[in-house]
Amino acid sequence: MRSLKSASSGSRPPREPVKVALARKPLGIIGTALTAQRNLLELIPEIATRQPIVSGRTGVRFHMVMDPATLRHILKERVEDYPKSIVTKLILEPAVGDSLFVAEGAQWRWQRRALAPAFALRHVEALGPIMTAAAEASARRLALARNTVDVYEETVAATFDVISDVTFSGDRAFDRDAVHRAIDVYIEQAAKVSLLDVLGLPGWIPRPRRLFSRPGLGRMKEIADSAIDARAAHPRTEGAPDLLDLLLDAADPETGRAMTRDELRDNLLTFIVAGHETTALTLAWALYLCAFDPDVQDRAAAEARHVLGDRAAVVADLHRLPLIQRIVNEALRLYPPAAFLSRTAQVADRLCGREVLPGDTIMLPIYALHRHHLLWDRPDTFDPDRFLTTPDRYAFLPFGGGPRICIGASFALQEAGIILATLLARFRFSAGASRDPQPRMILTLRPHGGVWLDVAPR
Ligand code: MNH
Repeated sequence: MRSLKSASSGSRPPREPVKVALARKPLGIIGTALTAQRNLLELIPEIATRQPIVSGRTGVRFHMVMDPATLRHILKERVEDYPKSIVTKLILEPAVGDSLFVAEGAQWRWQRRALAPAFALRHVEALGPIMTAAAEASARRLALARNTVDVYEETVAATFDVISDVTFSGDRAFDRDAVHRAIDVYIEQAAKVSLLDVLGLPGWIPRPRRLFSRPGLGRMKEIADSAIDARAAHPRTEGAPDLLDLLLDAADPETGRAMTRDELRDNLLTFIVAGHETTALTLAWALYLCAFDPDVQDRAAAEARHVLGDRAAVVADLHRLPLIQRIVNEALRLYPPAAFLSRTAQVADRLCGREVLPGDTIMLPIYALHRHHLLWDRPDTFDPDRFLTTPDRYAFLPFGGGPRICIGASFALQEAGIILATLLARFRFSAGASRDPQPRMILTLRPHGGVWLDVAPR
């Protein structure tokens, strides 16, 4: 029997979807600084896709770890010894310093306990109709579109609809556009500033403006505060609880402690920021990949049309859409939105035989892990069927791992599946004459230049 792979690729070498040109020689301090501001991924040396660990020094000692067993050690077994890096804190503290995402130790633990029920499967499933409605709205917009569309802009609109509906249930107090703009400006500026510090580059390298848009940040906090106040004053009495209801109800099951106003607001903003762009990126890259490989797209469209007919996807459809789910996973593998995580070592340790000292920066280049030649077969090719077998748990980390794994993972996967199935059932996406989007990472791995695709009804 011929394997699926040889049947589909024949004798010609398979074309690869767009990828980052990884560094082939040391960049030096200035080179590192310039590269970091353009594209964090270009700092990853090419050998990081072939070796378990790469160490060096850019001012601080760093180790890039791509070995699954060692990643398990850092993220799970010794999580207390490897808190989130100083950089992460520099970037996020001014915006959401009192949130689950930033907290460590006891402050993190009780928040995680308090918020876990809000992301329990039954609550996430109850939010399904909001995701279906957003998928419908997205399909309506695309049906009106003429010519070429930036599908990244479209998927951001769709996932922002979802996150604002599940956090505010349509409350008037919430100015979507203002929040959206503030987040964009903040990410752009904060991330650029702090990357230089992440890398421990010397202070004489000029930093871009250190004022990260305080007015924008203040406005964002005000909007969130007033939404919380409005809901606390007028609790909703109908329908399934949304994320804001669940947040207001959150309490530590062990101590009964509830959240302060600052903690509530910072977590609400975290959900909005962490929860929509990442999923929009997953969808945009998935659509790019489908346009890249029309055979896969046709199979996925057939699957979706068979299950859905004329309607939009709902939660209960997802288990009958396995190829759609594999495409989402393959998009998360090739273009992980959180393509680069980092930690700061607290104690002396040994990682893959290397000596680690307290204060060393531990980089977790998920992008390189997901394209590692020792872990994946033809790592740079698009092949959703590779997920017919489950990869090593710590070789595939789009949501991180261990106790600090993304709390919104099932929310995101459910949302991505519903929207992708709905769109692929109704439209054919093709690259036409458009140029490939360029994968560029600042805080998240974005398609620089947009994902321009021709969209035609099926
Ligand atoms: Mn999310 C943590 C990726 C969707 C809220 N998220 C993480 C981490 C990764 C991640 C990676 C771990 C970071 C680290 O260890 O340094 N998140 C994603 C991706 C998607 C995503 C790729 C979509 C695809 N995340 C969401 C959604 C929400 C959310 C949706 C909420 C609505 N994420 C979080 C929060 C954390 C987190 C909160 C912090 C959890 C913790 O530290 O306990």
